[in-house]
Amino acid sequence: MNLTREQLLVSYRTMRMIRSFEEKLDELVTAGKLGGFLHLYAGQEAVAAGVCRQLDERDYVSTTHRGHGHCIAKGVRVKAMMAELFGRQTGVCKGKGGSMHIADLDAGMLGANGIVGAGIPLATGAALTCKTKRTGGVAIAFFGDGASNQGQFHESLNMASNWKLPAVYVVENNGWGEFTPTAFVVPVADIAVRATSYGMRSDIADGNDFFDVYEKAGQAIEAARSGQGPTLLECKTYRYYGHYVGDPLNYRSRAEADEWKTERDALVRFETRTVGDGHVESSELRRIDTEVTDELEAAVSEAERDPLPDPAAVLEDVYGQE
Ligand SMILES: Cc1ncc(C[n+]2csc(CCOP(=O)(O)OP(=O)(O)O)c2C)c(N)n1
Repeated sequence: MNLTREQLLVSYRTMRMIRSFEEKLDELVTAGKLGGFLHLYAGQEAVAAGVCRQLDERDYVSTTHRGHGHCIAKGVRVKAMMAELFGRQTGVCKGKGGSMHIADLDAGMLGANGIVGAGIPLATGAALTCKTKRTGGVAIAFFGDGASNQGQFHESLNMASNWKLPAVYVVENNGWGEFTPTAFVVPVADIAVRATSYGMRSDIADGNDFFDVYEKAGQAIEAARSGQGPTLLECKTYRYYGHYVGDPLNYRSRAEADEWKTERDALVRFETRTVGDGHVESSELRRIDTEVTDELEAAVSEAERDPLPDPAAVLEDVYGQE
């Protein structure tokens, strides 16, 4: 393992923050304290954390309708994300974006996206910028198995491979697209094989194993940075909640979910390995759990008190105006 104790603790913190952030949102919506349409990322934490641990400030990320985890892992401020979800002026997009449009260009976060597949060409464009300007940066597109059936996926991979762009396409295969099993709509067992059509690298990671994702993302990012072109990295994982908050989840079996939530859980596996190997102490992880809980409580109470956007500012920061 080439991660220091400090890096391991930061990685655990990222995953714990993502899990607790999503659980807090579920609690707030259920209690009627938060409105809007939310898609939660819990269960898939190792993908966002494992990939983003390999990135730095030169790099870009684009995400999906299920994007809170990628935003947190790329360094978007949690307090500003919470304020955004509450529609407050202090939000990361001044309260005008909400869950599916969180973007923070200073953090290299190109945006969540309500249009399935639409983040893929954005990351491809960012990769073209990195190559043209020789910044040394790479761009990551996170998207789901459903998005890999969209035309934008195929067009982007073709262009990126042909131009050897520094991009990594991370498909999070969580077995479901809305309420439909992936196997019902995707005729290949591994989405990674689609890379062959575009003459590009591919790899498959256990998306619930932080270390496997970290290692394979590292290889893909290194290939991209060194001019070898893009990689399609498939991470096999599972989402804990339904498609959206409020989804009755009556279309998948309890046993299926229980199996992923116990021995395959990303946080449990991280703890078993790092504590078992003597790299970190479980007391350090419990301290992080408490800090994360406190940070989220503070973020919620501040967001609840923060001002709503001024109606006079409705046309600020928009591109199209009369
Ligand atoms: C272009 C487009 N088509 C359909 C939808 C409706 N829709 C929203 S999420 C979703 C499923 C996406 O599945 P996947 O890419 O596997 O991501 P996951 O939700 O599993 O994270 C669909 C069909 C949409 N938002 N945009």
